[in-house]
Formats: sequence, structure tokens, C-alpha cells
Amino acid sequence: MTLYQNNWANTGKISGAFDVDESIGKNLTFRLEVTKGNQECQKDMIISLIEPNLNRTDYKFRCSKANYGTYVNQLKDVATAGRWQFLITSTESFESLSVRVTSRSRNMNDDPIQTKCWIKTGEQQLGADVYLKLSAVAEVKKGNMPVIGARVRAYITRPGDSGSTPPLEMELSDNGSGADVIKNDGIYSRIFTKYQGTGRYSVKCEVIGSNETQINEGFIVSRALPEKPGAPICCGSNAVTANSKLTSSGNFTRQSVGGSFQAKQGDIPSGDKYPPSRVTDLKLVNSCGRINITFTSPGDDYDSPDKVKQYIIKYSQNATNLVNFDSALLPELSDDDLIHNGTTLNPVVGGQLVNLELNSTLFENGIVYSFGMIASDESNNRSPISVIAKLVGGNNCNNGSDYMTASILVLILSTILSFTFQ
Ligand SMILES: [Ca+2]
Ligand SMILES: [Ca+2]
Repeated sequence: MTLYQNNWANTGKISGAFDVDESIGKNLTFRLEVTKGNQECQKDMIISLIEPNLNRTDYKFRCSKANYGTYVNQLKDVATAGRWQFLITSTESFESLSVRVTSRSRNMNDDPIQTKCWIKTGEQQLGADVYLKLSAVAEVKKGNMPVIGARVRAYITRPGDSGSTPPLEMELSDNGSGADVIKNDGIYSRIFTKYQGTGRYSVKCEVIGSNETQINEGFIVSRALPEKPGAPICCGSNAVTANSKLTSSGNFTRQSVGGSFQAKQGDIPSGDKYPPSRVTDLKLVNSCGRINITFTSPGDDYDSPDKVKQYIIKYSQNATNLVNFDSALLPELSDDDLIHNGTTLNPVVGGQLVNLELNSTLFENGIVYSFGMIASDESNNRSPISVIAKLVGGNNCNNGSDYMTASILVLILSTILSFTFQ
């Protein structure tokens, strides 16, 4: 698998670093490709490999037609885990240099962390017209266990991007909102809206694991409830529960080259026709009279980082009233309804979690309220109405646990029923 890959133009001196983690290290191969027009190299270049303990080994290489400008160094020993660095120095300049580092599993019985990424294509209706919908998706797994909390970036090369323009960089999220269907399932995604005409769009991904990155090894068997066979897991759900066994992945880096997609005339709308994404994780939490509303902010164009213009949050004692969302009869939250601490309803960057405390005196004791929200952008594109979230007013400290107990009972009952009627 590829740990590292990068290209440089018009240079003779480069450096970089890659992480070898505990799951890999066999057959570590450092490959350098040099292009210099049709010319042969005049001088040796020095390729230095620096191990995690800072031991440095220098190798000499001179590109020629005979070696195709390619240098390959496969280490005999299993590579030590840790951060490796490399340094390439030459007094010549080259058209381009590219470095690729690959390795195999350290141990036959241990699955390495792997990633793959791709461009997912679909359709979207914008106004009366149907256009292309592209999202960048990356899957990060160790065997078949999801790797969560990694930093995943996609680099999209667009038609017209020349060697001197860097590809568009997008941070992909596994937060169960926007393009991402399920939170913490090791599949990271983001919708792509920054088109640049017709032609070829291609994707490359980079994954960086840190101390905060974890492997979801699944449920702790003794506490797990049997899952209803065939039950769909859907939008906004979380693949990590209180019963999940999580282990740290430690530092690692992975790269993967995904596919490409050809966009044709008529696939791409002109102007801003993209609305913000639907909010799928709206929640109200009442902890002993402290009421908080939380949701992941959508962006101007679906789940883009660009801020939306406005959040419109409304509530009612009757959930069906929220269907007529624009009704002036529905109360709408304003900054005056927040316990301030400097917080406002001003939009934040798309993908960021919003957490606001509400004035609890707005809500009557024991009454159930339903909340819904939409987000709109500068061009007045509006998201669909969010999921509906419930709140019980008052300062009852048992709301949360009562609700949990009730949900577990429902789950047990539905499981028993599904087995009984099969
Ligand atoms: Ca996901
Ligand atoms: Ca927009």
C-alpha cells in the first residue's frame, strides 16, 4: 500500500516525511522518478533516508535513459515503526520529481490500515433542472473495522488545472451530516461543488492518523443487543455506541489515488444553485433545566466549509405544524432566546458543531416541543427541513435516562417480535 506520494516541478532539492505504523513495515520501498526532458543527468544526486532514530543513510543516483530516470530502494529489513524522513539534493534542476513510498503488512496475520477513495456520482434536482452531483468519498479501514477520527483530505484536479495550480483540497468528514450518511463508520465524504467547466475531474486522498484516531473493533459481545436482521442504518446514525470497543491506531499516513470523472456540457449549473445540506443531527438536550440545542452546520453549497447566510430554527407543541415551516404562527429562535455567553445564531463554518444554550423559561414544564430548522444561502437557496428534534420543558433531571430506558425497551421488543415472526 502507498504511504506517501508527491510530485514536484522545476526543483533539485526536496524533503518529506512519512509514518511507518505497527501494522506495516515489510518490503518498504522508496521509489523516485526524475524527468529532465530528453537529457541525461550530469551529476549524482544524494538521496538520504532518515530512520525514526535519526540514523541517516545516503544513496547516490544519477538519472539516465538506461535507468528510465527511476531509482528504487527496497529495504531488506522490516522498517522500524515511527516517522521517517527523506531528503533529496542535487545541483541540477529537473522538469519533475516524484516520490512514492510503499510497504506491506508487518505481520501476515495482522490486517494493515488501508484506504481507498473515489468520486461518487449521482444526480440532483436544482429548480426545474437535473444536474450532476459529485462527492469525494474515502474509506479508511483496518481489515473490516472502521478507522475513525482520522484527518482525511481529498485533492481534486479539475479541467484546466495546470501543473502550476495546485489541486483543490477538501477535508472529508465522517460526521453523519451533509454527504456523509453514517457517523463514525470509517467512510468520510464531502459533496463537490467547485466545478471548473467540462472535462476530467480526478481525485487523490491522503489520510493522517494521530493519537485521537481510533479503530472501532465492534461491540462488546456480552452487552450487545442483537441487531434486527436487515434493519437499515440511516441518516445521521452513529456507528459508535456506548458498547463499542475502541482502540487507538497511533500515527500513520496513507495515500490513495481514486478514479476520475468526465463532466459534459449540461452536467454543471451556472451561478449558485446549490442549497445548504439538510441538517440530520439536530438535537435538544435538557439536563436538569439547562437546555442546549446542537447541530452540525451545513455550508453555503451542501456541506461546503463556506458559511450559510442564516439558520432559521422554529418550534411547536405539534410536530405536524413544522411542515408549514414558513408559517408566521410558528415561534422562531432569535439571539434573545439564547443564554448568551457571547453566543449568537450567526452562522459558523460548514461542518462545525453548533452548541447553543436556550433560555429555559421559554418552555413549560412537562410539555413536549418539536424543533426543526432550515439553512439558507446568499442566493436564497434553502436546505430541506431538518430532522425533527424533541424537547421536554421543565427541570426534570430524569428525562434523559427515562428516554434511554424506553428506547432500549422498544429495541428489545422489536427484536423479539422480528424473531417471532420470521
Ligand atoms: Ca461516515
Ligand atoms: Ca449555495
